[in-house]
Amino acid sequence: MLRARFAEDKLASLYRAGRIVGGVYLGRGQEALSAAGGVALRKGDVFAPLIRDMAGRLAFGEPLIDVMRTYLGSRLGPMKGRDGNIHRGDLARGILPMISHLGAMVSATAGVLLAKRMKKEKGSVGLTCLGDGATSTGSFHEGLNVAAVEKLPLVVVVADNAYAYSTPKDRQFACADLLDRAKGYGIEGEGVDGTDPEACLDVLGRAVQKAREGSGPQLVVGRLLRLCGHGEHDDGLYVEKELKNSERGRDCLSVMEKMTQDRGMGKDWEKWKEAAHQEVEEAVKKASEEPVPDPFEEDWRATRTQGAAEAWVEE
Ligand SMILES: Cc1ncc(C[n+]2csc(CCOP(=O)(O)OP(=O)(O)O)c2C)c(N)n1
Ligand SMILES: [Mg+2]
Repeated sequence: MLRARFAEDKLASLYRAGRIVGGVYLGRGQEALSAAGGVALRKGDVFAPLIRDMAGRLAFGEPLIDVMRTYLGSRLGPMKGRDGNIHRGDLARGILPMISHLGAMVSATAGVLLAKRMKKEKGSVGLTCLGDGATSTGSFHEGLNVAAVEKLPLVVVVADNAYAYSTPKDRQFACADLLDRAKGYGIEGEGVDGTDPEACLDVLGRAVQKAREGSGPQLVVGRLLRLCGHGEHDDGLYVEKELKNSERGRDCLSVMEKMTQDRGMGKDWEKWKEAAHQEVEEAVKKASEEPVPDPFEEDWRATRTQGAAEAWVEE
């Protein structure tokens, strides 16, 4: 959570300094839910993050240097400096590159799990994250429906931050609670206070375990707020003050800090903060000194399909 928060604070300031090409979208306030998903998974699992999942990515094992390399366009990064920052992925690590179209990652993750089943690979769980807004798309419905029919080991984590960009929930869907949707698909669901790191660990841990044990898809709905704009170009002024001042608007990092202090771990917290801060600074320095892609030298085929076509022909 700390590494994600500091990394994103740094990215916000680099964006304002004009050092980042394209938009910057942050997960401020959503770190507890996101990190809990990454922690609950293990090596060999599949993680399909969305734009607010820096914490989950880092918890699942994405190296911080790869984050900074992608944002700063280094050719040494996993996307070789050619792709949008939030779309980065690393199939070898089990991280799917993000598709922007909301809901699409449900089908993509379900597809990977189905492929694993067909190859008789057992024991992997797939976890994908999305927002409340994404749950109203056709892709979400189609993906989750097929996953439920096939009883795939899929965990779908909805970060319900009450807004899809500036559209409030009552203009997005008519059900009282997004958890109600689980019943419609015939799957299990559990809600959680997304500002409470311990509760998130507990609920996500349980959901991943159930999926792994064969109980089929699990829906988790975390209630929280994003404590920033939709992207760094947006001030988020449309978010209702009452909501911001409610329990839901708590900063999970402050909750975590208090928890560590109450348990006599205040000094550890300070040490972790210092270490995270230093790690972020070093990664930014390293990535910013690395070369960007050279258009005269590059092979411009999609990074992940390079070699794949040749291998197919040889087969
Ligand atoms: C199918 C589709 N429609 C519209 C968009 C444009 N868009 C990108 S993010 C976003 C809002 C998403 O809201 P939500 O799912 O609640 O996630 P949050 O941004 O709140 O984390 C929209 C409308 C998109 N990417 N895909
Ligand atoms: Mg939302």
